[in-house]
Amino acid sequence: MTIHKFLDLGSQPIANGFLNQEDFEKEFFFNLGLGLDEDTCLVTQTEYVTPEKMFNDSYAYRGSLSKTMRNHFLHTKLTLSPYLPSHPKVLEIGSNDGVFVKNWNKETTVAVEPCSNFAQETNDMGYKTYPEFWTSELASQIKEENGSMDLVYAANCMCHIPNLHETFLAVKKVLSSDGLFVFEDPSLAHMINLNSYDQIYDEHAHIFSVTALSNLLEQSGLTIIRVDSLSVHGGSNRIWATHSESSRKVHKSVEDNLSFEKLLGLDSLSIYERFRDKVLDSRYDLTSLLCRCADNNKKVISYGATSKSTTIFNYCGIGPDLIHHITDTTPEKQGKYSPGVHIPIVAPGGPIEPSVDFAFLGAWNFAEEIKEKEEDFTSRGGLFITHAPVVHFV
Ligand code: JHZ
Repeated sequence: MTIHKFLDLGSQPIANGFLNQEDFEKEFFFNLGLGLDEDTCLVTQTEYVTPEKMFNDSYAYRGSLSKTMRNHFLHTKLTLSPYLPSHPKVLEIGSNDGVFVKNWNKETTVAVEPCSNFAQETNDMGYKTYPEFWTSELASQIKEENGSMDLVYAANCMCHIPNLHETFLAVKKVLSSDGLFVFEDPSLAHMINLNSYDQIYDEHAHIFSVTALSNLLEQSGLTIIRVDSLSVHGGSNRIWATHSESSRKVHKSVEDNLSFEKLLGLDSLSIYERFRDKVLDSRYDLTSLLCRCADNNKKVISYGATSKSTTIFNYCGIGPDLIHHITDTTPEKQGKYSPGVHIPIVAPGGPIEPSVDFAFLGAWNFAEEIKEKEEDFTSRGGLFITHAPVVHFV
């Protein structure tokens, strides 16, 4: 790998490491940087955080808390089913709280989840869950115990794994001869177009382009046969891959995406250098806006204690002096403080309280769902603030 670093987001904590006051002193930080690998076009971090520091028995993110995501995973099942045998064997890697697996048959579905709090939950739901990281050894064990899989699925998980070659080889090992390997993660093209630099945090070891994935999967004996553009998580790609020797037809969307990315220039450094300049502008605009709010005694909160907002707040130096508190529906985050800048996180006690003037959308990817829920806030003149694609009121 020959990595050209193009972005430095400074010293950052564990993005989902919500903490208690007594743990402030021992908080872990690392340098968050992004670079382009000139061999594969992979956009990847310049320093990976040890997986166990991020994914452990106190992991806080729950995929099932938003209606958008619950519907998305049900729809994913309906999309994939026509391309699978009538009683498919399904494996999910990174099953979180079971928001995807719960749509599939318990007898023929297995899951892998290294965060043991969630592995326990899906086991209790009746889905056999291996509480481990995805490795070649685990792939062999799963194949021996359950046979080959018709579908290997992963949502927002592949981009979390530093060593992709080993990961993809392990998938190939467990995939049936005509099986599908389907995974979805935030799209690099969307991140660049939306200036959503907050997609970059410890867990996202890579931000995927179809170009890079095509190169990497081919090196592991897998071929992309279809790409779906998804609106979830600020714009994601769902990649469908299979054994390179399979006779499954390659869909037109593969070539369309590769050509689009070539046109955009995702294979050369200059687009990333322009992106870096826009990230700097975004920091200036957001901090200026929040300082003006503070100078005018406006109360600003943040909506959604997201991993993404950890990046923004730490990169921009935004703390409790500018954001009064963060509201979040996740029980595991409530009563704690946000990583690095230590803004208190509170449970929403109903709609946004009348004393609040502005709410920064930490969960901007759920803007529609949130605006629908918080109609009272906007109808009494409250405004949301977002940074993507430029800092503005919504
Ligand atoms: P959300 C996580 O990122 C981490 P985050 C992970 N690495 C990843 O890849 C993506 O997810 C997929 C709350 N909320 O999904 C719930 C409300 O409070 O943008 C969540 O804590 N009220 C696995 O953390 C957060 O916002 C609401 O009405 O950036 C949303 O987190 C809604 C809709 C959400 O992921």
